[in-house]
Amino acid sequence: MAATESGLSPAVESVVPACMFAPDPGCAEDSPGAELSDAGDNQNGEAEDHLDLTSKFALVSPTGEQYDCLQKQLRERMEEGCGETIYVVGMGTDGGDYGLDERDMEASVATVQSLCEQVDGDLILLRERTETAGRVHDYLIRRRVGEADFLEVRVAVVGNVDAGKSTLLGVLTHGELDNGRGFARQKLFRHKHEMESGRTSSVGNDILGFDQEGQVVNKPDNHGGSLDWTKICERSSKVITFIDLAGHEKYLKTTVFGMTGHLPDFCMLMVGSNAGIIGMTKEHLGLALALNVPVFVVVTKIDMCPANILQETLKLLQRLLKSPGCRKIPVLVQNKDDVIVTASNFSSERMCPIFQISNVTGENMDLLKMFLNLLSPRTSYKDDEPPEFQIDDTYSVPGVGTVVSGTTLRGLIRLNDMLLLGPDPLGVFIPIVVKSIHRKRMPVKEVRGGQTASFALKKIKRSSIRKGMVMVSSRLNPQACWEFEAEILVLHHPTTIAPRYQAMVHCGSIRQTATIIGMNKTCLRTGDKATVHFRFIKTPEYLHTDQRLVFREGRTKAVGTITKLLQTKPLAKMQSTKKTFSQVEGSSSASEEATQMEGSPQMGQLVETKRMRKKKEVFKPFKVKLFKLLKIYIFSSVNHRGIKSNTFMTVKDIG
Ligand SMILES: Nc1nc2c(ncn2[C@@H]2O[C@H](COP(=O)(O)OP(=O)(O)OP(=O)(O)O)[C@@H](O)[C@H]2O)c(=O)[nH]1
Ligand SMILES: [Mg+2]
Repeated sequence: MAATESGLSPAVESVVPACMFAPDPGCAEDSPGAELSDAGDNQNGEAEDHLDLTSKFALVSPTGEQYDCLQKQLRERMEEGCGETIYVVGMGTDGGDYGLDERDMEASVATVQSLCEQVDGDLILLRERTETAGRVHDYLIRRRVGEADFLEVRVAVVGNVDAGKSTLLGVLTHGELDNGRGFARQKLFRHKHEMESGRTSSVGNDILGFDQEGQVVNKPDNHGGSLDWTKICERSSKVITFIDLAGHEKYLKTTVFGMTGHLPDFCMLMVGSNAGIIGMTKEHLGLALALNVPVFVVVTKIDMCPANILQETLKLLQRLLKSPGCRKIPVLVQNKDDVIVTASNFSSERMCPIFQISNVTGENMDLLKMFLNLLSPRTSYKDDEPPEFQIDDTYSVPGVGTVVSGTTLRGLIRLNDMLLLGPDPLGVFIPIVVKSIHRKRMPVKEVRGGQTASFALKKIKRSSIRKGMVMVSSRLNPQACWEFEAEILVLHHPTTIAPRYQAMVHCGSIRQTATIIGMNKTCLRTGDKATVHFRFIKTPEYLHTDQRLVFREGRTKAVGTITKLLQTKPLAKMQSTKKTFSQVEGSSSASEEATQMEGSPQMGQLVETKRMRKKKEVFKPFKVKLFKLLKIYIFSSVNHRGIKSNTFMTVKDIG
C-alpha cells in the first residue's frame, strides 16, 4: 500500500500513500461524546456520548434506544451522501484496538443488515481485513431505487490535448481497449471535423452505469457500437455522466463553459505520463480549484512511458498539487484498499487521488472503475424548493419541436408544469409548459435538483432561446439583471485592469462579455482582490448572489463570487437609434412591470404581445419595401436566365 512497497523511486515516495488516511486508533476521540474529526466522518459509532456509540461493540447487541440512534445516524449519513454511505464494522472511535471476533462480527453485520432494511438500502461488502483485535468489514450502503431512477454523478474530464481523455471515456463506457492510434475515442466525437482531426472541440457526453453491486452495466450495441442510454439507466443504480472537454487552447472558452455550465460534481484531470504537466494542464486544474470542484488525477499511457519519465511526471505532479496555489494532498492509488480509503475521504476536497492507467493494456482500469462507483454527488437537494432549471443547449427535433437541455438547480419539475422562461434581451420571462421530459434519453415524469434533463417545450421557437437562460417557478418572481457586483481575485493579467475593461464572464451556463464599470481600487494586477462592478454588454441575465464566476479574456483570468445584484434596466446608450430606443425603453419598463407582477405570467404575456405589436408597426414599411425589392431581384434573375421575359417589375412599380 505504501509507495515504497510498489518500488517507486525515492522522489515519488513523498506522494502520500492512501493508508495514511485510514483511521488510526491514536487519533480517535478521547472522550466518547466529543465531536467527530474529519477522518472519522464515515465511520460508525459517532456522537451520542451517553449511549457510547463510539465503541466498536455498539452494533453487537444494541438496546432499543441505541438502535434508534444508530438508525437516525445512518439516515443522516445517507442523506449527506445523497443516498449512499460507506459503513465500517469493527472500528470505533473510542481509541480501542480495531477488529471484532467472528461472533461479534456476525452479530454486528446482522444489526447493520436490519438498519439497512429500515432505510431501504442494500448492503454491499467492499472489503474485509484483519486488524489487531480481529476482523473489520467495509460496506457500501446504497439506497434502492426504482427502474426509472438512479443516482447521478457528473465528472468533468479535463487535461491537455492528447492526454487521452476521449480515449479513456471510450474505453470505460464501451468496454473495449484502445489501440494507441485513436480507436476508442471515435465513439465520443460529435462532429465530423473532430473525427478527422482526432481533437475534441465541443462538450461531449457519455455515461457509465453501475448496478447495485457496483458492476458496470454498459453494453454497446453489437452493430453500430453505440450505447443504449435508456437500457443503461434502467439497469443502473448509479450513472456517471462524463463531460468530455477539449484540451486544445483554442477551445478553452468551450472547456470553461463545460466546467461552469454543466455543474460537475468532480473533475478528472488527465495527464499523459510521457508528455507530463504541459500546455493546458495547469490552466484546467486552476479552473477546477477556482470553482471548488474536487479533483482527482489520472496519469495515462503508462504502457508506452519509460519508468524514469513516469517518475518525473509523478514528481512534478505532486509538487504542483502541494504548491501554495493548490494546497492538495496527493495520494497514489495502487490497490483496492487505497480506492476505498480515498473514496471515503475524497469529499474533504483536500485529498487528490492519483491513478496510473493504460488505455491500451487496461492496467489499473478496475481501480478507476471502483473509485467512480464510490463517488457520491456533492450536494443534496430538497423537493419543496421552487424549481430552477439552467439551459445549456437547445435543439430542434423534427416532430417534437424545440427541446432544451440543462441541469435542474433545485426543486422538482413535473410534466405539464408551467415555468417562466427567460430572460429575453429585454429581460422578460415568458410562461412555458413542459411538454415532455427526458433524463439521459429516457422519458420520465419528473426531475429534481441535481439532475440533468431535456424538456420539449410548447409554442416556442428555438431561435428565441439561448444558453444561459433559465426556466424557473413563477413563485421566484425572477428578475433579469444587467449589472452586478462581485468579489474577484485576478489570477493572471499581463498589465493592469482598469474600469471599462471587457472580458467574458462565465457563470453557470451564462457566457457573455461584461464591462467593468467600477471597482474599489484604481487598477488591478495579478494576485489582487477587489470588489468589482460589472455590466453585461448584450442582454440581461438571471443571476444569484453567491454564484461563482470566471472572468477571462485571452490569458487574463479572474475568479470570483457574485455579492450583489444591481440595476435591472437597460442603459439608454445601449440602444442604437433614438427612435428604437424610445420604443424599447417604453416596452422595457412594461416588461419590467410584467416580471414584477408576482405569479401573473399571463399578464407578462399580455405586455409581451403589446410590445411585439408596437415593434411590428415600426418595422412594417421597411418589411414591405424589402419584400418588393426581393421580388424584383428574383424576377430579374429569372429573366437573366431567359426563363420568363415579360413579367418582371421595375423600381417604379414599387410606388
Ligand atoms: N499507448 C497509449 N496510447 C494512448 C493511451 N491513451 C490514449 N492514447 C492515444 O493518445 C491519442 C490521443 O488521445 P485522445 O483521447 O484523443 O486525447 P484527448 O485528451 O481527448 O485530446 P483532445 O480531445 O484533443 O484534448 C490517441 O491516439 C490515443 O489512441 C494509452 O493509455 N496508451
Ligand atoms: Mg478528446
